[in-house]
Amino acid sequence: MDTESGRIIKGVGGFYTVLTEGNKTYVCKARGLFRKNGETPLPGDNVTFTVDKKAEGYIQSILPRKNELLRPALANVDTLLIVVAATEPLPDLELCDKLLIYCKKQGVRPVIVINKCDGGESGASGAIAEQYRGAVDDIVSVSAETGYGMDALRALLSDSTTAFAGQSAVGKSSLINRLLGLDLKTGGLSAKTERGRHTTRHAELIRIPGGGLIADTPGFSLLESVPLEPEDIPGMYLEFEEYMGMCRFIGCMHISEPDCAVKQAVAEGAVNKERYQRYVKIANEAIEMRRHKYD
Ligand SMILES: Nc1nc2c(ncn2[C@@H]2O[C@H](COP(=O)(O)OP(=O)(O)O)[C@@H](O)[C@H]2O)c(=O)[nH]1
Ligand SMILES: [Mg+2]
Ligand SMILES: [Zn+2]
Repeated sequence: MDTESGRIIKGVGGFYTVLTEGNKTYVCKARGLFRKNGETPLPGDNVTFTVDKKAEGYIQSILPRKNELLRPALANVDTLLIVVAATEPLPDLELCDKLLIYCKKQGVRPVIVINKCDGGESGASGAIAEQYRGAVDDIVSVSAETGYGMDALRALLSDSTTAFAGQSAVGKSSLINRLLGLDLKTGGLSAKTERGRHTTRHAELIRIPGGGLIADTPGFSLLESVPLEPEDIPGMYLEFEEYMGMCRFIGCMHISEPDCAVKQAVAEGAVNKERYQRYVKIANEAIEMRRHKYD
């Protein structure tokens, strides 16, 4: 009995579909051992498994996870697509900021996807991109409707395990359909996905033609309230990095301290003002939360 290795792409009712490097799939059961350890295999897990004479597969071990996202549960996510719309709905940029913090915490590469750019880049998409200049390495403008920018997005995902986040109605399901080459009009998968979400709670990973895996469940629209220590927040803003150590006070929160290099950068326009203002709100919320914890 050979031991093989692969990736769980789906788990339903104790049966796990494992995809191997050679693009074969096996349906495996988990050994009782996992339950004893309180370990549950998740989609995205790298596992070893054996196949017996009756062609039944058994997961033998779960390799250490790089990260684990919740709701839907998904392991080893490389990229989170934070989707906003250039038109409607009005972008919730505070949600974007919080998702960026979440990515940093989880070791996930964030990509900001500005969808509904049916006619290419626009003033609206440019204004959103401007707020994240220096904050995110990858920002792409796309249209799930016309296909604009989809090749650039595909190129970013070809080696990646990718999940989606963002407000309702920004076009997550439409983008998934487009990436998978499904008919947008029928919305076949999205209808199925919405139904599945309530029954399984687990994402399924699907291969993108041309490379990469995406979670077919547009989840993560609501963040887990990841407890954040206020002091950790400034370090989660990529555009603050070059000012580290330049403030008068060590541990400067860049809020009300004098001689603050970040506030100076905001005043000079080197750091985006709107994004900074939302930072102050998010940081103050975390400070407030901690205060209540010890009340
Ligand atoms: N004009 C335009 N509409 C889009 C685009 N992508 C999605 N939509 C529409 O936006 C609405 C919400 O899309 P959906 O994929 O369900 O959003 P989700 O809630 O984020 O999954 C639907 O009516 C889509 O047809 C796009 O690129 N351009
Ligand atoms: Mg949807
Ligand atoms: Zn400062």
